[in-house]
Amino acid sequence: MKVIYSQDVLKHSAQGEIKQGGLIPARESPTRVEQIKRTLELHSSFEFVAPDDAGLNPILKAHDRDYITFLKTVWSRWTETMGLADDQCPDALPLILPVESLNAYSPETVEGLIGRYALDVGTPITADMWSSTYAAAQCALTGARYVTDRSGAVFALTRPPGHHAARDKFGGYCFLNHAAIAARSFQSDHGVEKVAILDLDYHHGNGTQAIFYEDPDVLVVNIHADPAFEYPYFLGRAEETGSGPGEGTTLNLPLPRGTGWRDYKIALTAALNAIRSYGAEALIVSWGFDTYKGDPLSTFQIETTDFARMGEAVCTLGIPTLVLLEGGYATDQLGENVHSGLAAFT
Ligand code: SP5
Ligand code: ZN
Repeated sequence: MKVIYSQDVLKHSAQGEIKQGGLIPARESPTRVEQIKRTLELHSSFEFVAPDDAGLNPILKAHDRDYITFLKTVWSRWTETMGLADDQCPDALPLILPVESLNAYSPETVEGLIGRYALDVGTPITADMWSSTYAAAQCALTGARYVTDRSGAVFALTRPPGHHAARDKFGGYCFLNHAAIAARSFQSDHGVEKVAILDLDYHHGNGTQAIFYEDPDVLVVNIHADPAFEYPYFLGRAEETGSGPGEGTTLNLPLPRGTGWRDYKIALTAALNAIRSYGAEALIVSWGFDTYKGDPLSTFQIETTDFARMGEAVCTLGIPTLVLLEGGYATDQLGENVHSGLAAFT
């Protein structure tokens, strides 16, 4: 199995993240990908391949131009405003967000813009955020190309994650939505009409859902912790089924606290049946390993061996498949969990 990987995805490294009013070590760290790489490299069935650079055009099919300009320039504008050198400057976080009832103006200063484009205050902007998420997008794009060329499965080591990012919003550790970028590329570059995205992260992929909510040509299926009690709180209920021409091509399967493999499997079967009857020609798996029982963000009870069963089930679809990395923060076990999940595809 090909693994698309760039060293640039390791560069983004946050100084910390906010938890209960204090700063804790950033959970979304370069160590995550280092651990996965180290584990997969022990097995000769994985072949590491560098991505090509397809530029910005494929990225602009999933995101607004002004948002991309913001992501590219925010760090230099931030350091300039702070009057500090790169390595002296603290990470950038929003202080105020434009909530619906208090939003009259479009800001021009960098502090205002950070709030304008943020969906939470838990996603630090760093000096290398853009180069990492850009590299991850290129990994996803190269992955999509290999998938169509060879009709097999490919794993793109995308970091930071992507599924919370919307057309013009960053948050949930995400900046570019690599799954959305790959889906658009399947359609415009590889002659695929109908794409399915299966999101297996513990958290609902609100960004991915929003990008394709009115699009009948991309089926978005999410299995996740019920937003009634879990981040991202404001989206991801079962009643959300798409709108306009996209009515019926969004499927949410929210699960209760403490869900283990027994009940997860039932949701997965429903998800796979929906993908089968939709008739997807290509599948993107937004795979977050934060459903793991030992994950610091999770309440689910998925075990390392369950990830192998998950992979086997997805594999039975027999659709050309691009697997992307989303969350997963139990870094010591992350390599083994990913290895277990990918076993069926190799
Ligand atoms: C890609 C991804 O997995 N992003 C997750 C972002 C979650 N950020 C908010 C974390 C809220 C933590 N809630 C506390 C639960 C601890 N039991
Ligand atoms: Zn997650």
